[in-house]
Amino acid sequence: MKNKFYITTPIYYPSAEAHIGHAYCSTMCDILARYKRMRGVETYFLTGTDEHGEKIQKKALEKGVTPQQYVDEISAKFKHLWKAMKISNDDFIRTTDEKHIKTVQKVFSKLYENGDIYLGKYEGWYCTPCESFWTDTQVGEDHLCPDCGRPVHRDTEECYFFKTQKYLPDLLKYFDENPKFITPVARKNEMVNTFIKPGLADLSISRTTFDWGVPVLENNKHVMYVWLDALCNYISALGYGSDNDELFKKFWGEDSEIVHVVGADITRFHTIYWPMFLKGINLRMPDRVFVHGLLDLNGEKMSKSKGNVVSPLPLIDRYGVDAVRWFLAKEFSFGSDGRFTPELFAERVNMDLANNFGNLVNRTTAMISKYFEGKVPAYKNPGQKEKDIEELTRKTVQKYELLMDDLQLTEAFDAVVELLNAANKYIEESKPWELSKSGNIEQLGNVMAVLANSIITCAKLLSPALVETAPKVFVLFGLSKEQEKYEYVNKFCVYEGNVVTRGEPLFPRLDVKVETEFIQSLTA
Ligand code: ME8
Repeated sequence: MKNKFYITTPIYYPSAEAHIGHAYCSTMCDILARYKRMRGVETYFLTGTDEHGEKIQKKALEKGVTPQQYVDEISAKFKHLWKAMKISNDDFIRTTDEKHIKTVQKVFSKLYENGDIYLGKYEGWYCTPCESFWTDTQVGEDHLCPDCGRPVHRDTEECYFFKTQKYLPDLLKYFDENPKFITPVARKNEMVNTFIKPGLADLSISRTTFDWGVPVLENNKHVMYVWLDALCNYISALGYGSDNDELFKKFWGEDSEIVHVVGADITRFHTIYWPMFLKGINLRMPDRVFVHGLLDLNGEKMSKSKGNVVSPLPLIDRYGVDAVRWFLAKEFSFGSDGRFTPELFAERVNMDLANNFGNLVNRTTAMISKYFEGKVPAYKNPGQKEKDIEELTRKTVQKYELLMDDLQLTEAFDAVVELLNAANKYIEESKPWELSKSGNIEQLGNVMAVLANSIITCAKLLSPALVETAPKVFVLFGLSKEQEKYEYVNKFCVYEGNVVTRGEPLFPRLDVKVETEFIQSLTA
C-alpha cells in the first residue's frame, strides 16, 4: 500500500441541482477516503464543480443572471449537499477559480509548445448538452447523441485540435502494463473497441462560438473546450504550475496512489484523453480510474427535465445520513449500474441496519446490562463456537481490507454483513438466557465478550459509511480513545470492564408501505 492517497470525484456541472446520482459518486469516494485515513494513509480528497461552457452560459441567460452569478448559486448548493451528506472532501475546486484558470492556460501552452496542438476546422455533429462533437457513425441515421440520446446538429467551427495519435502507443502500453488502470475491466474493453480500434480522431480543445471559458492565451478568439479545462482540475487543485505546489508534489508524486472515480458516462475523457494530456506535460499517470455505474430512479434514467430525480436532502432529514449512505454503498455493487426505488431503500435500511446491525447492538447491550450489570465480562476458556466467531472476525477484517484496498467497497461491506449475520445466529445458538438460568456464568461471559468484540469490530469496519452510527456504538460500549483506534480490530476480546449502556434503537424499523409513499412523493 502506498503511503499517500489522492482520490477525486468528477467535478459536476452546475447546470442542474445535485441529485442522488451525484451524491452516489461523492459518497463512494468519501467512504474510500475515510477508510484510507482510518488506516493511517495520508489522504487528499477532492471534489468540485465544472463551471464553464456553452450550456452554463445559456442557462444563465435564460435566468437573466451572469454566468458567474449562476454558477456561484448552484455551486453553493453542491457544497451544502456535501455537508449534509458528511462528505469529508479536503478541497472543493471550481473551474472559475483563478488558480485553476492559470493552470489550464499553462497546460495548453505547454502542449502548444510541444507541437501537440494545431489550428484546424471542425465539422461534425454537435450535442449541446454534452458539449461534444460526434462523427456520422456515432450519431447513426437518427442523428442522436450516443451519450445522452438527444438530437445533435451539424456544426462547423475553427478550433484547436490535440493530436491523439502521437500518444496512442504510450496509452495502449500503459493499459497493457497496468491491468487495473481501468476497472471494472469491461470498461477498458469498451474504450478500446468503441473508440480506439475504429480510429481515434484528434480532439477539439477550443471553441469560438461562446466566451464563457478559459481564454486561450495564444489566440484571443478562442476559449478552452470544456474537457481540457475540466480535467485539469485534478492538478490545478493541488497547485500544479504555481508557486504553491507542495500538495501537488505530495499527492501527484510516485509514492501517492492516485484514483479518479467517474461515472460510466465520462470514462472516455478520463481514460483516453486525460492520460494523453498528462503525458504531453510530462506528468505521471493516475494509478486507477474506477468507473462506477449509473443509478436510475424507478427504472428510468434520472433527468431533471423529465421530473425524474430525487434529492438526498429530504431522505437525510427523515432517515438520517447513514441510512442514505448505506443504501448507496450496499444496494448494488460499486462498478455496476443500480436502481433507486422507494421500496428498495426502505427494505435495505430495515434488512441491514434495523434488523441486523441495530438489532445485534440492541440485544447485546441489553444482555450485558441485565446479566453483568453493564460491564463487558471476561473472556476465559472460550468454547469452539466462540473461537469460530473470533476466527470469522479475524478473517472478515482481512477480507475487508483487501477488498477496500481494491476499491471493491460493496463487497467489503458484504463481508461485514456476513459477520453480523453470523453473530446474530450465534446468539440463537448459544442461548445466553439458558446459560443464565443454569448459572453457567463463565460461558455466558464468553458469549457476551465475543459479541461485544465482534460488534465493535464491525462498527469500525462500517465507520467509513456509517459516520454517525459507528461513534454511537463506540459510546454504547464505553470505548476509550485508545480503544477507538483502528488497530484494535486485530486485538481480541480486550474490552473487559468497559461500561456498556443501553441506548435507543440505532435504526427504527421502517414501515415499508408508509415510507414508500413518502419517498414517492419526493420524486419531482
Ligand atoms: O460530466 N447515477 O459532470 P456531470 C450515478 N462536468 N452517478 C451519476 C448520475 C447517476 N444517475 N448522474 C450523475 C460531468 N452522476 C463533467 C465531469 S470531470 C473532469 C468533468 C455522477 O454533472 C457520475 O459520477 O454530468 C457522473 O460521471 C458525474 O456525476 C457526471 O456529472
